[in-house]
Amino acid sequence: MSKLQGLSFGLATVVLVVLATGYFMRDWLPPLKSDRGAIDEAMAATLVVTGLVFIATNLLLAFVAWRYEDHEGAKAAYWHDNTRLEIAWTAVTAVIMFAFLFNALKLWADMTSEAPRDAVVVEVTGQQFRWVVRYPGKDGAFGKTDAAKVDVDTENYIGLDKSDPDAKDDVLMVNDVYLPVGKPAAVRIRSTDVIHSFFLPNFRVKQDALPGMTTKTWFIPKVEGDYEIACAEHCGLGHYKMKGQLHVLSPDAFEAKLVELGPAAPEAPAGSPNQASE
Ligand SMILES: [Cu+2]
Repeated sequence: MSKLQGLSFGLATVVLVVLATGYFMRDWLPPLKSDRGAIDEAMAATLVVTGLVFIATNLLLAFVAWRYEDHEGAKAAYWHDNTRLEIAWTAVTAVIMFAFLFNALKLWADMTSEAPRDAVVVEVTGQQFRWVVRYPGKDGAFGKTDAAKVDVDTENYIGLDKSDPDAKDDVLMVNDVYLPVGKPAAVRIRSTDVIHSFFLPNFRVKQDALPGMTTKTWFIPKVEGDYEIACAEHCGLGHYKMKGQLHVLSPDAFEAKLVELGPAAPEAPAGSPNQASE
């Protein structure tokens, strides 16, 4: 390879990568609609730092290819390790990685911290292949669920124990989540079968739904509108259609919506006298 070829090859790589990155970054994230801007900042910082290192490394590579090109009578230089150099690049890399790590741990701690007291609580249960959404109703308490009571035919997707008094006013729906704008939303995430992942791209919310445990996260929706809910964990053949909608409403519209959707159809409590039938 000639000197010029080596140099042009290195430079072309850098230019192509920078152009392609700029092109894909125009809309690589859907518009942010929550209070989680710090996640976007962390991603941008990571991209800028790793991007600069990438560009510097390639420019150095191009320079070395150009400067030390083979020629008549050239002798290859050879040396074995360089302790100072190795310590230096390990330490510098470690410092940068730790900065990212501590920032990420702080973000994670915020997202998984206890939700504010005035948060609207909603439960989302992943199930092949739907999101079952539940609000606790006026009593603020979710009714008990029991895996043995799960019955898709009667649409008791989460196995709600209808004899539990707390279950009486639970509001249930499938694939639609309603939240008031500007108020913290605390989400309880569960699964009845395999691992799913509750993903709200516009809100920078992505949390696995694990069978046998309840995971929690909270955020504040900032802009009214309808947004996509996706499943971000390949959970089976119907994964692609495991889609829902998050509707962010004004606080008044939200209250009205919950009343409209009403509690789950009540069932006669166990032991109560049978209704007369003719
Ligand atoms: Cu899924």
